[in-house]
Amino acid sequence: MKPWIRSFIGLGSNLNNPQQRIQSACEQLGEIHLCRRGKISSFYISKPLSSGTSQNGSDQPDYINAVAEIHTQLSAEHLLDALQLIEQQHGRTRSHKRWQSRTLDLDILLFGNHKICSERLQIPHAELLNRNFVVMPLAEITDNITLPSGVSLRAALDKTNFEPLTIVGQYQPSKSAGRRSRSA
Ligand code: A4P
Ligand code: MG
Repeated sequence: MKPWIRSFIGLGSNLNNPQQRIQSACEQLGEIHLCRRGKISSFYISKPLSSGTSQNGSDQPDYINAVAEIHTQLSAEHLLDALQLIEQQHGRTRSHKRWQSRTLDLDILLFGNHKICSERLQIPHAELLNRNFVVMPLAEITDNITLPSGVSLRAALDKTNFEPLTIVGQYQPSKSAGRRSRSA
């Protein structure tokens, strides 16, 4: 039997009812074949971070971000396929420009202790430690994980001067999700 890998998914949305979208995407993560949903962080609001081409993204709506823990028997590539399908279901469109506003962005932040650098995937996520909207929700749902580099998340967090973010909501498990996990 394939081992279960503990993975963390970063969720972000700043279009078309972001909070509701993050809620429903969390629901969908638990429905991916060969995946079990673990802890879900609070929902955090943050100003858009951009590449600098749009005045630090100030012309874009605020983001809602969260991090979800999942356990999966999928390969990282197959997990990415499943995440991109969920993004499409949320009407995600991609333009040639990076960091455009988006209905839903799902990034694989960590995949067990794996380091992956392929055409499709970079894991750990390249910007993992540089973003308060990733590190804070990740730290909220983990004790003191060690990253594949050997650095502990806490130590990395202590070294940075992140501005605290405001929590605006929590994941609300649906009744059907409860029934599914009880019968699993
Ligand atoms: N890809 C490589 N590694 C990964 C990974 N670990 N997880 C590839 C997921 N995908 C990965 O992604 C482009 C390609 O990256 C994928 O096809 C996959 O093969 P994309 O989602 O189409 O494009 P993107 O999201 O626009 O680019 P990117 O570089 O992923 O953007 P980011 O880094 O996700 O930044 N501000 C706030 N406050 N909150 C946010 O969530 N997000 C962004 C987007 C900008 N500003 C933000 C936020
Ligand atoms: Mg992305």
